[in-house]
Amino acid sequence: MYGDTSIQKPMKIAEPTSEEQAKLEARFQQMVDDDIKIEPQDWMPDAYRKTLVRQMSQHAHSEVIGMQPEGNWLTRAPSLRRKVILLAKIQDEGGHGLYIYSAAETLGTSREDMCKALRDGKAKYSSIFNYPALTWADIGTIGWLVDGAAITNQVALSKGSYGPYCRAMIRICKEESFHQRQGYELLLSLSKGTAEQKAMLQDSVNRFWWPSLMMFGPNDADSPHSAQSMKWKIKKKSNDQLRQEFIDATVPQAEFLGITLPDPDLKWNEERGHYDYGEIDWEEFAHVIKGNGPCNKQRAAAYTKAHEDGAWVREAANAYAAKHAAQAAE
Ligand code: FAQ
Repeated sequence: MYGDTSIQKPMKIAEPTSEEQAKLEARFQQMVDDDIKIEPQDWMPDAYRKTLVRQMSQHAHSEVIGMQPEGNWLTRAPSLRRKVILLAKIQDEGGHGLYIYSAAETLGTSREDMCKALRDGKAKYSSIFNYPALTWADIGTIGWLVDGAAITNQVALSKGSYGPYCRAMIRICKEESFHQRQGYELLLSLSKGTAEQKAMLQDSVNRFWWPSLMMFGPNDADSPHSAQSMKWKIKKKSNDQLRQEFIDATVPQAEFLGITLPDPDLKWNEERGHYDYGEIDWEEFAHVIKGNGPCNKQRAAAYTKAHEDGAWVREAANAYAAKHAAQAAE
């Protein structure tokens, strides 16, 4: 029925013996090692399925909650051109959420269950969206740094082991690339503007730099899921590897904008061939993911209100689908 997002659960079959289980697991791991994509109908360990549902639902929720900080600026965009670009970007983010929910549904969970977990505060979304977009420059910075960090991660995810997730990532990365460029282009305009515009740009980057680095998650040594997810190729690169890649790509872009990054320890290390950088404030990260960041409560309240306000649409869609089903059955 339209609007009824419940889906068929995987068929229950007799439990394999421990010997059969070991064989299934070995065959599964061999497929992963050989870079053969795992598809929904393939046998997979329960923990693999569970890890994917956790990560993919968190990812989809991030896309959806991520519309809020930017949506806040739609009515205040400084020109029609900027408004149209921002509107298109926000719509893309909503679409990304939907592709990823659909990909996650192939694992036997329903979008309704995943969204309910978010409303109930049981599911996470990216820490970054608990920071406010205070100025127009933040819209450019979100595109440049937040989408930039997201792409760095997602390009690696697109080469992972689970077919539906990887395929969703390919399209999403193309769109995120447009988002990153529109953000950078916005900041480039500010960088050539008045003293106030330049100051607004610098202030925005000062506020978003560290939270953007936190998007990659805890250091590898403190990341409970990394080792197993890397073995299963759900993650192709570790949190620290991706963070370093992002920093190395971003520092020259900051230099081109004529701004500084708020890290006195940030400097090129000739020997490593990478930028060294300072210690992330992991206490702040923990505080934000526990629900105590600057905007956690506001984001959750807006999400729940949108769900409640949309009840009549779901009811109408279901009534419409029921009417058509009844007509078809006549
Ligand atoms: N925020 O062991 P790990 C976007 C949690 S999309 C909140 O390292 P894992 C587009 C983690 O869930 C951005 N929680 O975990 C856009 C786990 O908690 P749990 C979103 C975080 O999964 C742009 C615990 O910490 N992208 O921005 C964060 O192996 C602009 C331990 O961590 C994705 O979600 C965090 N930053 O690695 C939209 C990509 N980091 O579940 C609008 C997919 C860690 O045990 C505007 N996800 N945690 O309770 C991933 O790649 C991975 O899940 C990581 C974390 C890398 C985020």
